[in-house]
Amino acid sequence: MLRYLTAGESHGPALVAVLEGMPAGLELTAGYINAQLARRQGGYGRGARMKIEADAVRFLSGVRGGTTLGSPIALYIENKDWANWSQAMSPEQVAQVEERAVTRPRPGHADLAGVLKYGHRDIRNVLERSSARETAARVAAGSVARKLLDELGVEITGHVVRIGDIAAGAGAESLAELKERAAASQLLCADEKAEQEMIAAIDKARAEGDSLGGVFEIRAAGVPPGLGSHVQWDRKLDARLAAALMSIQAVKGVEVGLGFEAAARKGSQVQDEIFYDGGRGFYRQTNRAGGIEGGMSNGEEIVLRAAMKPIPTLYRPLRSVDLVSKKPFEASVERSDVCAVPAACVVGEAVTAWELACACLEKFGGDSMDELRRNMESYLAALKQV
Ligand code: EPS
Repeated sequence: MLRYLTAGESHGPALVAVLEGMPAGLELTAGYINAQLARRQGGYGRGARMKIEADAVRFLSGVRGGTTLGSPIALYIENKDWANWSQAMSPEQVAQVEERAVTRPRPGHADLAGVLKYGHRDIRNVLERSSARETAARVAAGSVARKLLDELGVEITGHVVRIGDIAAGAGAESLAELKERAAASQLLCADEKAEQEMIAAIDKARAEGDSLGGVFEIRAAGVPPGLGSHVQWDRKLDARLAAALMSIQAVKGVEVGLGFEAAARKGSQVQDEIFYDGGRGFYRQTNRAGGIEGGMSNGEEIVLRAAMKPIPTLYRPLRSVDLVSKKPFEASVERSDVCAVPAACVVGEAVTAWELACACLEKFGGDSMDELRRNMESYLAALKQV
């Protein structure tokens, strides 16, 4: 079983992730993970914090001589901003911590529900962990899964398809072109014309003290058929991928394939008819299902979309009530991003990679990469005999 946990506060000393169940023999370098961490830090619309951080991973365990050992992998990412917060976030200094107490809950954040649930009087005890800073640890963990999938021939690509009310057009003919165009874009958007309009919209929102959300799409190519299962609710691949995407801060909706649009179409316009060719085996001419039928991958590209709400920390005040005085106040200005949809897209790729790596290990098993590869090849060879 593959599993991971993250720990760390946004302005604490560091973020950590502990990964267990990665097979031995996976070639892995910090450079590979750092390239993904850098992608997450980028994107037009990010705020001042990203100028402070330069995320880089350190292996504390589980990797030796550029290869995984099969033992737990502990990943460490330093928070450079800790230098400015060591008093306010100190594990020991009570007075310094109390001096910086936050008592004004921000609408749309975990602030109010979190203090009520955990019995805190200082909202900082909630917001430090609910912050999307945590996603750096998830991208680090997901990058290890991505490396495993690389070795199995599964490729994951993410791109931004909407910022606010501006939607991207098709933008690319093939997955390779999509990847190239997204990589060249400040917004991970494959449609250059839409990108320019999105940048203008972000500038406008920034000038107005507002923020913008959007939609990103994740595609996974080369996924073998039969990952996940129809037999039990918690083994359904679409349910697990949706939960992973939904767990990203500010994500409010997830679609698989046609998603919500399927509800408006007739059945004949939703299903993907099945064809057979001696060379190719079974194949489809359409992929409205987004590569998943009955909770299992069907061999087509997996296509997922996630909608992110606008960041709730605004430069324009929203009404709320002080926890102590119970008096209304207008929220004070806080440092924040205007738009973090491209960052969320990179996180989306990471959590998708993680779930697919879990599903591959469940299907094929293996304590070493050689064993995993052998098992997968034998399954794929058997499918050719069907
Ligand atoms: C975040 C608020 C901002 C963002 C942060 C997420 O941080 P700060 O409160 O330090 O200004 O920059 O994102 C990251 C630090 C990151 O690495 O993505 C929030 O409240 O969620």
